[in-house]
Amino acid sequence: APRPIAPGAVLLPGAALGDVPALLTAIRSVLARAPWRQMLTRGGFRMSVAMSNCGALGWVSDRRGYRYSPIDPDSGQPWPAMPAVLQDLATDSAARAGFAGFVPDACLINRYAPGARMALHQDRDEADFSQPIVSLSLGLPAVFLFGGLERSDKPGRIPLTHGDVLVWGGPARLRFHGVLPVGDGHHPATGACRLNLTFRKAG
Ligand code: MD5
Ligand code: FE
Repeated sequence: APRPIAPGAVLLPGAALGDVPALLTAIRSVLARAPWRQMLTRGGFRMSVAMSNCGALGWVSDRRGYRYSPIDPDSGQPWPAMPAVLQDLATDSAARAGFAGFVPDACLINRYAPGARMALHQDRDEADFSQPIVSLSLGLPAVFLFGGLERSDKPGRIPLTHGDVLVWGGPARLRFHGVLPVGDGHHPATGACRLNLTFRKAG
């Protein structure tokens, strides 16, 4: 059952569990054409999270900053199309959380090996903040940091496990958030990593 965790933020525990084999097949097909890469931050640091994208737009970072691009800078080609099983999961999850008609044009795929983390940040590179972000977690568990609208707001901690879907919209859309370093472990679906897919209407 949908579980509100804050105004605009809805956790759908295990919502993706029935689709895991098809989701993993779709993710592998994307990675065959847009392999994992660890991007540089604007400050020149290599991110601990490895990333890829599918859909019309992909999130990229380099010394020039953060932005969405229709072209994979590593291949010079468009990002792979978003597989239907991924888009449908995002659209259906958003609708269950109260955001009917969500059609993502970007899916960022994050891979957290043990020790990888994501520092507290806001997602502000998208054109329309009235559109939600749908987040799918697969594999190893992680502790999600859920802050406020100011960087200094003390974040709460939300455990996220395999198959969970979170929808961030409305007043939650611009909250600061991050992920604590992922612990060692092995998961039957993903091996020694956590995968997180974020679906956005970026353009
Ligand atoms: C992750 N990814 O677990 C998270 C899940 C990212 C990122 O943060 O930018 O790739 S998405 C969590 C999210 C998105 C938008 C708003 C909020 C959280 N929020 O209000 O807390 O790899
Ligand atoms: Fe984020």
